[in-house]
Amino acid sequence: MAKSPASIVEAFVVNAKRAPEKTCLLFEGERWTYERLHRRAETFAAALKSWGLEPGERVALFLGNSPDLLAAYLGTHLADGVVVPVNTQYRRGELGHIFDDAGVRLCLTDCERRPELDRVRGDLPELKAVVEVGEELDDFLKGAGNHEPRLPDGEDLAVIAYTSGTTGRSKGAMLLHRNLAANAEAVCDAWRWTADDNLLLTLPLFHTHGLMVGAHGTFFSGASAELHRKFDAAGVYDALLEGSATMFFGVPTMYVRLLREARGRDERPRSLRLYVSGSAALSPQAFEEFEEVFGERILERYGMTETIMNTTNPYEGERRPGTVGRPFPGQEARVVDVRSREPLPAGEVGEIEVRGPHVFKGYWKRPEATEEVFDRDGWFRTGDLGSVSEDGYYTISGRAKELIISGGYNVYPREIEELLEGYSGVSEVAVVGLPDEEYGERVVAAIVRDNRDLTEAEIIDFCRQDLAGYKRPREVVFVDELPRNALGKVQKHLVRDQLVDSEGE
Ligand code: MLC
Ligand code: AMP
Repeated sequence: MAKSPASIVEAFVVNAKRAPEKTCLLFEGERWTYERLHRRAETFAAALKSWGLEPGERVALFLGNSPDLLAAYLGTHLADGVVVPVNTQYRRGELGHIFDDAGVRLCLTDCERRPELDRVRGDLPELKAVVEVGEELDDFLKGAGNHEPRLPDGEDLAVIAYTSGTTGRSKGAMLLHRNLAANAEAVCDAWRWTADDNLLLTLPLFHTHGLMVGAHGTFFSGASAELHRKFDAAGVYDALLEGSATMFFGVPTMYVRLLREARGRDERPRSLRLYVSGSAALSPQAFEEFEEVFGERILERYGMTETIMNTTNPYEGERRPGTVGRPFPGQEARVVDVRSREPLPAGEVGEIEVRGPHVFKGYWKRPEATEEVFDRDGWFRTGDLGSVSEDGYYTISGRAKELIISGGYNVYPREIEELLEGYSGVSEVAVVGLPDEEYGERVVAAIVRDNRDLTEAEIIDFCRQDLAGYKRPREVVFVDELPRNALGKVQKHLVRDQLVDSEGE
């Protein structure tokens, strides 16, 4: 058997040499063959080297979905650089923290994002260049000298992916090339992903789901992807009707929107080989409704930034709604008691832990935080609560970490609370997630104010300055006091219950 590739870029290069004329990406009607993307990636690598990027230095990708994003991703790896993917919704505060923490030297961006980056550029002395796709990128590429691209070693750092921590500031998860390659291999194996596949890829390419499942799987298997700038239910429905996709991956909100779209349409898409859902819980109702309307049983899987994909419902066997299936091939999972850390028998709820070649190296520059998430013998504590059935299917039933997931995006309440606590007129604040039909959960802030003139609109507007749109509270509720326990700690579950009750009234 051939040796497994040590990195995603190695798998990509092998596939590009094997089938240069094959379509790798279809983007806004334009075809990108493997050869074309390979050439663009090599030129980007050579330009980075000529510019002065040293091995291990960080390149941020802060731009919308496009072939250039992926060429720069692969090119950074061919130049021994480390990629920092950045959420395109991030505002000044979030950008400043990530660029500073990662010590980003060069950033590829686009005209829509650049003004936001310009707001913090002056505070980032290590950021030596910002290159905008279009003319600026073309000029940058003209500077490419002779550079012999080098395939990275599996042990080298590939990506620093920022994921919010419970303390509010996000931490950089360090993923090695071998983590990414091992996980892509496991995913392709489990989902029977081959060069014959064509993925309809509308997820953002700055997160695990779009980049490390969608793009990596495509490159790894030598398949094709129809890449969209962003998800839009009508556009996706049309592509499913007319295109040649064999697979679609989405967060539950996308499936809820596709179901809504289907209500206004007479025609139904032809059958796809595979629909996958993840990043947040897919409700059994959505699963069942999708099967009724689209005639397909969605395959639900579970992952996270630090570990990429952890568990999956089977491709061939029973896809059990409400569960996230079993560990991917070559990986392990277990449920432990949150205090004793001892494994629990089937059916009992505890913290889910995972172990295997997909588990990240640790948090960038944060040894204590890294130590906290590793249990004995290399088990990674996911912070997710759940149980495992007698026949090995995992169910996620809650979280040990305080986290809201809205439309597949993570929101850490502490980050918003810290921001609002600093706003004049706010005395106390608790941010919670309330159930939401479309987004799964929505962000709501309960505020005790010491200025009666403070309004909901003012608070929301204030958040707009510094927070990505999806983190902004959808509602602000003013309360007289926050429920606290004997130690004075705010009891979030009681805040949530009160808000849910008052909604029902
Ligand atoms: C956008 N908005 C959201 C939102 N997304 N609000 C709450 N929750 C969200 N998820 C807000 C915007 O700020 C804006 O508000 C308004 O909605 C319209 O913006 P938009 O850009 O038009 O939004 P839309 O296209 O409708 O986005 C919805 C969506 C998107 C579902 C397509 O959220 C999305 O792409 N989600 C995928 C997230 C993802 O990839 N997660 C994977 C993480 S990896 P305003 O007020 O500014 O107008 C991971 C590991 C794993 O978790 O297991 O995969
Ligand atoms: P992130 O830190 O953005 O990678 O988010 C990872 C978190 O998303 C996990 O720890 C889970 O809490 C959640 N998650 C991912 N997939 C699922 C799923 N299928 N069901 C429920 N939660 C999920």
